[in-house]
Amino acid sequence: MTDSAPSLAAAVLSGSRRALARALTWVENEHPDSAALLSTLYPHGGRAWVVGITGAPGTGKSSLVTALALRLRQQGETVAILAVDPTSPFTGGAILGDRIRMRDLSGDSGVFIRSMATRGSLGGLIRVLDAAGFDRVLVETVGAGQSEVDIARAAQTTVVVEAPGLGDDVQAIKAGILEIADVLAVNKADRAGAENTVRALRAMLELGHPTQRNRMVNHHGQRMSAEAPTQDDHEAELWVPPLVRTVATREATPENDGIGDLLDAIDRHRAHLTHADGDKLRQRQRGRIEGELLDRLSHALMARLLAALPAGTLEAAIDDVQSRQRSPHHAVQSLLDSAGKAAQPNGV
Ligand SMILES: Nc1nc2c(ncn2[C@@H]2O[C@H](COP(=O)(O)OP(=O)(O)O)[C@@H](O)[C@H]2O)c(=O)[nH]1
Ligand SMILES: [Mg+2]
Repeated sequence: MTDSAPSLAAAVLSGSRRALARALTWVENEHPDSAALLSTLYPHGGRAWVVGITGAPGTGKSSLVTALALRLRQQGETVAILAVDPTSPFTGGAILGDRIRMRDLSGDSGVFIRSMATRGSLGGLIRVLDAAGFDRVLVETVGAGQSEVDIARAAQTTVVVEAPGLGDDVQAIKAGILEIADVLAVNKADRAGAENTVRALRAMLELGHPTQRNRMVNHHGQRMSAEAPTQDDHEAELWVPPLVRTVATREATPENDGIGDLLDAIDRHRAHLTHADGDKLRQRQRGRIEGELLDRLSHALMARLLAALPAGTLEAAIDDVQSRQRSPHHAVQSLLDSAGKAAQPNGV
């Protein structure tokens, strides 16, 4: 079946899951019309709360995403899951392995699951799911350098997952994660060693989160714990990532598995960002949009400039720099001049 971007977009907006799957494939494969599709869908987005779940392999991200999705469904929210993990147990719409909790999700029309092997088109895929009208989009990414930064950019709330038993606890926790974490989950809290992980994280929070120290001084002159943010947390200027213990598998009962606490922490963060006075969400979004537009602009300008350069000009410039007839600075100036002249042969 062939589709045009407008008809595919219309089908996605009308709630067709097949159209949604196809639209995601278009974006993932960089179909020639995917930019048109994304542009048509864009005005319909902006309502989903996008939660990124990141952390080292084996910490229990997929299990946590499943547990969160089940809890959200009980609350009546629709959920899209996007797993960027080559070893993900979510494949296509099906779930691999004998993970009972994940099977609970299949067959529920209020849940849509998609996995992909690479993070290339993450932003576009999230925008499609957002436009399709899900209340929540849960995005699982393996915490490894760039993908952490990508997810922190694409998500409104980023949950960093740690777990005991993955080597030396302090070593396994990278300082950088604290910069992207809006919420910290210590998963596998049923395991021995979980308290060591909690302690190590808390120590890092106190060292690496100067905002917390400011806040400890400023907040009603009381010492505040990162673990127990108060009701008036969203009144405060700064957000201190709460630390939540979770059990994502059925090692605990729904009363003590911490999944409700994790959702609470996510929702408190959401309230913090959307709180009318602070207008933090708008600020955050503006910063991200600015970054995206500047990125796209620099790519587009570079492509236009290279296309405008007469054949051989770049190679000649390289030769000149190599033979020291021109400095790199002068070579760039003359490349810009040649591109400008080529683009406007009759110009000034
Ligand atoms: N005991 C225990 N095992 C868990 C928990 N969460 C996940 N696991 C197990 O840890 C392994 C890795 O989980 P998975 O969700 O695939 O981790 P991911 O690689 O981070 O997505 C699986 O065998 C899970 O059953 C937990 O809270 N407690
Ligand atoms: Mg996983």
